[in-house]
Amino acid sequence: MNMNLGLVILCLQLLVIKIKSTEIENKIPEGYRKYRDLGFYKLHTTYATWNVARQTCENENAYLVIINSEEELKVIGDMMDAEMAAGVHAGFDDLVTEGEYYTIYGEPLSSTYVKWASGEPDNANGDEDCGNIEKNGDDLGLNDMGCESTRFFICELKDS
Ligand SMILES: [Ca+2]
Ligand SMILES: [Ca+2]
Ligand SMILES: [Ca+2]
Repeated sequence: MNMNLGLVILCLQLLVIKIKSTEIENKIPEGYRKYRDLGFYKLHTTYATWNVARQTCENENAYLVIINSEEELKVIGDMMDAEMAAGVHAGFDDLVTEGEYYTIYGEPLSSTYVKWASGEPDNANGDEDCGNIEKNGDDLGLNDMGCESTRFFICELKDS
């Protein structure tokens, strides 16, 4: 009798643990993966303009990726390699004033980690105002890109 009661209690405890771990899993939107201790990312393998990419990330309670460190840039480069993506949209732009780059949170880009791809930014054809990450072999870095160009994109999950 006592043993049976003990078994019932153990089963209930396991059930509570199961429910709790499911709750934690459910907070991560579908398709996001943890990379090292940097955070959760999702590479969308659909072609979208910069604005559509930005909105898609927001709809997932995330944001278009912002590079904050050399290590993060490296991880993003590896993700791009895995999908053979030469360029992905990123969360910065110079839409307000030509040549003055801000993150989508309104912080000057220079307040975070900045490594441009070689020859960038070049504002090609006078019409490149949206953020991109470019990878061409070992040349990995930020690029300014036309906002209407369609690319894959990476969303980064908010910390909270
Ligand atoms: Ca980041
Ligand atoms: Ca520009
Ligand atoms: Ca460019």
